[in-house]
Amino acid sequence: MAGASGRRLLLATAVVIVVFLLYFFVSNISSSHISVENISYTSTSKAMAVYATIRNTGFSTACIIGVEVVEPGSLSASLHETVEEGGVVSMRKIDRICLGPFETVDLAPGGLHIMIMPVGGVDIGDVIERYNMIRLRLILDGMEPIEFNVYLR
Ligand SMILES: [Cu+2]
Repeated sequence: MAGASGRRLLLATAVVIVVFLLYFFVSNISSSHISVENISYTSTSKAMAVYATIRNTGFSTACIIGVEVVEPGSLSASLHETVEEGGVVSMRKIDRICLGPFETVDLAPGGLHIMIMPVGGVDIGDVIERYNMIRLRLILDGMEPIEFNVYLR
């Protein structure tokens, strides 16, 4: 009798563990395990560069495949990298930023950044005066997008 109930308890425990592990892995795959911290920016009247520390807090690779301005609508955003060729520093658009499990990527001056450009000729300085923040959305490959705010000063 004791042996049978012991086996049943062991089986129940095993089932609970398997269900927990399945839940853990499925939720880790589908939910967004990207965090954005240390957000800052620099700007001119024509453009703004947003910097941040982006962390992959999950067990699988996460790729940022785009960025959008949620508001205000007078701005647009894209992923940029800074490149130096023959002593000339320039910027170009990139398609994606991928982070391996638990990897951190710094968007920083001289490197990767989010480029904010005005739509329809608005002055970025005017936007900074008028709004408290810019809300951005990161488009992630196979995961829910995540949104964060760039607070303006
Ligand atoms: Cu740029």
